[in-house]
Amino acid sequence: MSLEQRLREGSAVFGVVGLGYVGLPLAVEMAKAGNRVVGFEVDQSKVDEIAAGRSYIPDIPGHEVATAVEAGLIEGTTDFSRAGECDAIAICVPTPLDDMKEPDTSYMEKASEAIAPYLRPGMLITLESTTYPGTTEEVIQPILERSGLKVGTEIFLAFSPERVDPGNQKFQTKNTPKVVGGVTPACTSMSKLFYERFIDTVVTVSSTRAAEMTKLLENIFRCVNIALVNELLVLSERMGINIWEVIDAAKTKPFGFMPFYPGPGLGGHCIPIDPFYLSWKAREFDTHTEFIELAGKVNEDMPYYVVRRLMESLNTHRKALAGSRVVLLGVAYKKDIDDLRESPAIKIARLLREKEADVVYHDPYVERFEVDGCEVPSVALTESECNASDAVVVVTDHSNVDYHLVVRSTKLVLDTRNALASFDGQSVVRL
Ligand code: SAJ
Repeated sequence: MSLEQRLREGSAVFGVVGLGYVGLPLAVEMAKAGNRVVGFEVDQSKVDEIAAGRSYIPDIPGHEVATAVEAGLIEGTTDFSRAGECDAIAICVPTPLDDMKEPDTSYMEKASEAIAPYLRPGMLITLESTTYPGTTEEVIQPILERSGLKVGTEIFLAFSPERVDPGNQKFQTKNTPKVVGGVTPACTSMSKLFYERFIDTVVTVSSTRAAEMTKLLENIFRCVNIALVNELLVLSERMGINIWEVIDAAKTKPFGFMPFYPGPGLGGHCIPIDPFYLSWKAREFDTHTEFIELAGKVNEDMPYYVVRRLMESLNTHRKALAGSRVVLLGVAYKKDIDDLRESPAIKIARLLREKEADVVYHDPYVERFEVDGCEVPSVALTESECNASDAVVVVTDHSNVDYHLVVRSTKLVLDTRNALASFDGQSVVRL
C-alpha cells in the first residue's frame, strides 16, 4: 500500500525525532488523532518519562501522554534503527548558534544521519527545526539520499516550520496553521496529507526555501519590532516620556499597528537566535541584513541598560551597587513559564556579580538558577526579604507574584516590564 493510501486510511505510522517542546506536543497531537507514533530521542530520561506516562513539557498535561501510552499510540526509543517502522518522520531538533554566532546545524545533521540507513521507498521526512533557507535541500537531502533513495521519486522531503509558543493557552499544535513546502510538488502534497491527519489547517508554499524563509520572517518581524520599542524606551526615558503609555495609546489604532513592549532583553531559543541564521546565509548572496544586525545590537544591549538604570536608581538612594543586595524577581525568559534559555536574567546576574552586588532571585517557576556554573541563591518573596534588599528588579513579570507585597516592603523596585504600572509607590522606578 502506498504512503498516500496509508495516510488517507489512517494506518500510517509516524515518527518524531526530538521530543522537546516541539516534538512532544507534535507526537501527542499525532496520537490524539489515532496515529501510532514512535518518538526518537538521544535522552533516555525522556523515553523513561514517556513510558511512565508523564510529561516533562509544561504545555502538555501528563494525562495526555499517559492516555496515548496506554493506548499503545506513543512510545519513545533511543533505538534509531526503528525508523524503518515509520511511514512519515518529523525532525524537531535544536538549531542553536555556536560561539561565533553562526548556525550550528549539527543536531539536524546527526538526526538525519541516524535515520538515513533505515529509510524505505515511500517514506516522508519533514524538517521542523527553524533554519536558514537552503538547509533542507543543501544539508538534509544529501544525507538522506545516502540511503540510495532519491528524494521526489522514492522518498519525500519537505520543510514545515514549528510554531510553538510556549505557554500559549489559546494556540497550540493542533489549531496553529502549519506551513509546508516540499522539494518537489509530490513532496509538498504528501506532507500536506501527513499534517492534515492531526492539524486543523495546512498551508502549502512552492518550495522548502519559501517555508524556511516564512518562519524566519515571522521571528525576525518580532525581533526587529522588539528592538524598535527597546530603542524608543531609551530615548523616551531621556525625554521624560512614558513609552508604555505611548504604546498603549498607539494600540488603540484599530489597524496598521501591532504592539510590542520594551524589556530587559530577548530570551528564548528562537527570537534571539533565528535571525542570525538568515544573516549568516545572506552573506553567501553578498547581502548584509542590516535590520537584523541592528536589532540584535539593540536587544543585546538591554541587560546592560537595566544594570545602568539600577546603578542610577541606587545612586539616588546614596547607595553603591557594589555590596548592594539585589533580588531578581522572575528569571525565566518570559512570563508564566519555567524556561531559562537565553533569559536576559542570566546576563543581568552576571553583570551584577561583576559589579560586586549580592545577587539572589525569586521565581515561582524556576527551582534552580545557575550563572557561569555558580548557583544564584533562591529566596522566598517575603516582607523581611524585601526589607533586607537594597533593590528588587522585576526581570520577568510572572502573574503569580504578590507585587503589592514587593512595592510596600522594598526601598527600590526597578520594573523592567511595566508590571507595576497600577502601583503608585515611591519606591517604583519604571525602566
Ligand atoms: N519580548 C519582548 N517584548 C515583546 C515580546 C517579547 O521583550 O513585545 C521578549 C520576551 O520576553 C522573550 C522574547 O522576547 O524574552 C521572546 O518572546 P516571544 O513572545 O517571541 O516568545 P517565544 O520566543 O517563546 O516564542 C516565539 C513564538 N511567540 C509568539 O509568536 C508570541 C513564536 O514567535 C514562535 O513560534 C516561537 O518563538 C518559535 O519557536 O520560533
